[in-house]
Formats: sequence, C-alpha cells, structure tokens
Amino acid sequence: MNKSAKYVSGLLLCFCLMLQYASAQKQSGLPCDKKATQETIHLYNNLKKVLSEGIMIGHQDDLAYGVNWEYEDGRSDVKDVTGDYPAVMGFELGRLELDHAANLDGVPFDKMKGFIKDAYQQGSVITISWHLNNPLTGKTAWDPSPKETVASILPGGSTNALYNSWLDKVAAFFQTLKGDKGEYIPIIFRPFHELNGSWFWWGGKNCTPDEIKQLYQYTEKYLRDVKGVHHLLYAFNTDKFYTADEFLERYPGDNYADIIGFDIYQRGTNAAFMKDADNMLSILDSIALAHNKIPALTEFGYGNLPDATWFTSTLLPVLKKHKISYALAWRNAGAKQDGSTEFYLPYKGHAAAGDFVQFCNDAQIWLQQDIAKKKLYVNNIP
Ligand code: BMA
Repeated sequence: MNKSAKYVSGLLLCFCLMLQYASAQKQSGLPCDKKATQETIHLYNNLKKVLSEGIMIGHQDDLAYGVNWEYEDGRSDVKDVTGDYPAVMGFELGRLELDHAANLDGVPFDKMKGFIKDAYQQGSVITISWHLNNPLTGKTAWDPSPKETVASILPGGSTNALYNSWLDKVAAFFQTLKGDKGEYIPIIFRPFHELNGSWFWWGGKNCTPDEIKQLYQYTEKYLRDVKGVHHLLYAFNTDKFYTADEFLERYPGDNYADIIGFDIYQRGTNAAFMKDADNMLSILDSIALAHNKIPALTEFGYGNLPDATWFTSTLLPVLKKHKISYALAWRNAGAKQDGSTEFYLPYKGHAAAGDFVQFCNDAQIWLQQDIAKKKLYVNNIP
C-alpha cells in the first residue's frame, strides 16, 4: 500500500469509528440519574434492548428461604424446581431504618448483602423494596393514620430530619453493595410501591397525589444529590388501576422513574385475573412507549397456588401478549408466625411444579442462565 492509499484507508477507518460512536450514542441513553455509574447505564440500556425478546422471571427473597427451609447455601425454591435461579432477585429493606440487624421478614441485612452480590455476579438483576415504618406514629408501613404523615416528611415538616436519617442508612446500605472490581452493584429501587391503594401510609387516601409525588422526588434527590448514590434505577409502581389517568395520578414525572409497573395478585377467577392483567398491561405498554420507560410487573402472585396449571394456562398467555421487562413473584415465606402459609412459586413436590417448569421452558421466559448470556452490566449496544 502506498502512502496516499494508507492515508485514505486511515481516514476511512476514522470515519467508520465516528459512525459507530454516533450510532452508539443514538441508541444508548441515560437513566433519570444523569451521573449514574457505567454499570447502571449499561443495565438501563440493555433492559431496553432486550425488552421485546423475553420476560425475566423474578422472585422475592429467593436465596434467603423457601417453603420448609431457610438459609441453606445456594438453595432456592426456583432452582429446586427448574434447575436454574431467577433472572431477577427481589430484596426488602423494611426495618433497616430502625437499625435492626434483620428486615421485617427476618432476613439479616449482612446475609442479604451476600445474596445480592451472588445474584449480581451470576448475571441476575436486583430489585429492592422498602416497607418503611410510619415515621409519624412509629408503627408499621401498614399504619395509615394520621393522614399527615407524608406532609410531615417534606421539608419543614416534623419528621423531615428523622426521615433524612433513615435515608442516610439506606444510602449507606446501597454503598456497601459492590462487585469484585469495587464497582457498585446496580439496583432497581422501588420505594412507595402500590401507591394508589390506601393500605400503606404513603398511598391512596392517606395523602394527596401532590404530596406523594413530592416525597418520591425528594427521596430520589436526597439519595442522588445529597448522598451521592448513583447506582440506582427507580421503579414507580401502582396497584390495580383501570385507566391511564389513574395510573399516572401519582406519577412523579419522567425525570424520576426509569421503570414503571404495577403489582397484581389473583384473588378471584382465572378469567378475571386474565382480563385485569391484560387491560393493565395494555395501558402500561402504551404509557411506557409514550414516556420512554421500561414496563415491568413489579410483583405478582396467586397465593398458595391452588391451580396446578396456573402458569401455563393463565399467566403465560397474558404475559406473551405484552412487552414486559420482568415479572417478580412475591416471597415463598412458607408457614408464618400468625399460622398462615404464603408462597407464590411452587416448591419441590408441589402440584404446580411441573407446570412451572413448562412455563419456564418457553423461549420468551427467562431465568438466570438466559439473562446471564445477555450480559446486562456491560456495554452491549451495537
Ligand atoms: C407482604 C407479606 C408479608 C411481608 C411483606 C413485606 O406482602 O409477604 O408477610 O412482611 O410483604 O415483605
């Protein structure tokens, strides 16, 4: 190759690289936190990229306990049944704000940190909820009285300083979550969930829509701008709704949510569940598209699984009609102290186990091994 040919090919190479860079810029975006860490940005973009390909199945507290067991290394009800772990792992911070060593469901926070690191290293996605106490009454998240709690937290309110001290603890917890290279583990944080229902002090009739919007924004700004936590994606989620207006009534705005979704539990017939889920997912699909957000089923379940074919006959047909990033089943608590039993995914030997395996074998349903291949935490945007 002579000198000028070399020059031209050099120029061409430069041009190609510039084009590649420009297309990467075009396809990748930033989450609400404009200072998000690289891994968090990659997770955000990759979740969008794989959205139309499949649905990640998640499970709350999956590595901590299941029906009939707790804290057995490497054990998981999902693994016992399917041979693989969930693609999404949910954890819960309630009582971290009170300096307890374990959360409200008895999971020690130091063990939780280990589970989160394991799940991240295996390629799963982590999401964290927070059933925080009512700061005004000192009672639980389920204490809706009085109606002034949310207002009392906002700047100038009587519990603002207390709430800030709780956020300091949450921020400190998040900042302990690191991978082997010292990088922060990206977390989908889901505070103030089910906020259109009135069972939590932050929800429904217990405050005005404007108050909860302000609290949501305040919380995010405090963690991000005051505490410098930059490895969170934020998930906004409601309970049951019938219209887009209802869903958006308490939405804090596009600058405060990366993921939008809702929680749904079957409490009536299969047909009613399918109708409600289908309607809500259709509305969610269109809001996610219009607002450029990632849609997810942030919690789901059919308590104690009385229908042995529920996963393939009822859940799967609805899920497959929609674009959903993930669907998180709630916890397999098993026998509880109050004498009741609670689980949402089958355990080994349960009548629905075979059906759940069949459900997970669908090409569009992803467990950990499927999602690990997608390498969500590295730059995958072509
Ligand atoms: C609820 C139940 C409770 C639990 C709470 C927070 O739905 O599972 O037993 O304490 O979630 O995880």
